[in-house]
Amino acid sequence: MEKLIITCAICGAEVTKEQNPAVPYTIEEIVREAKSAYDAGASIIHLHVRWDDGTPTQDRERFQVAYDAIKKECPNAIIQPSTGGAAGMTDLERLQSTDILPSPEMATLDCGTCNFGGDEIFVNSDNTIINFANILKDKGIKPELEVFDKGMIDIALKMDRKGLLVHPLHFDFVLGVQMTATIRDLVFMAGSIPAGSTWTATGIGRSAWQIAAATICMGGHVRIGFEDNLYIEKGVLAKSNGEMVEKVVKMAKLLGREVATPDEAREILGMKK
Ligand code: KMH
Ligand code: ZN
Repeated sequence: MEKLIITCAICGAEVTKEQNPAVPYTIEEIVREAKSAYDAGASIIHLHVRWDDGTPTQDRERFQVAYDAIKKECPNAIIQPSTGGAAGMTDLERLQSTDILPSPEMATLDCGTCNFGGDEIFVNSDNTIINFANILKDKGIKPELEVFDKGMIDIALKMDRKGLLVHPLHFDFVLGVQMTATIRDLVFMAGSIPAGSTWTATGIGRSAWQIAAATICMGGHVRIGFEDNLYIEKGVLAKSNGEMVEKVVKMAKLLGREVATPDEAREILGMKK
């Protein structure tokens, strides 16, 4: 089986220090968490940034500072800025993360509109997706296709038919936000993408570890981190993102799967360095 790529979503836009004091807000905290994940075996750092008080932002300068500081500590990491930001942000606000220099190797491309609970709706119209896909393509940034349900795979494939995506396609199945996060869901999602595509999966909250285990066995790649889950086991808060990555590395070892280095990840994903 192909080596396992571990992505760490260290921060997110929604989780808070009240939920887990190790959630990073400041640049120093973000670098600390990125380094803990990288040292433990993550090749990809999925990056959101926050102001020091925890408010999520897509501010270009804040991304640049975080990106440069992470690169200093984790020189070979694949840094994947979010273009999703937080629900309610405008497209222009969200796109600032693609303006950092040099252009990041990868960024997210959210492939549909999604209910985030309560009154929160994360809006991605077809025109938004087309615009974002065009910008990523022009800048040579590989999109990670964020899909929160099967319909979003179909929207991504519609974008592909318009010639907006470069192959191989890479999907991230985010299970447990809009669709449920069962093994049946995971098998259905993995079976719904074109042959030759790569995929990562993440389970939100308590589903995280079961989705990670099933993904390792199925030949997919794993995303873990505070953005998606704050607990290392039932009732026990994770001390760091690195602790979570270490657990995935241990699981992979137990299940007979080697972990990819960042350069091996680039090769698996069809990315040039
Ligand atoms: N925070 C969510 C509203 C992404 O990073 O591209 C969007 C999100 C997806 O996290
Ligand atoms: Zn995100």
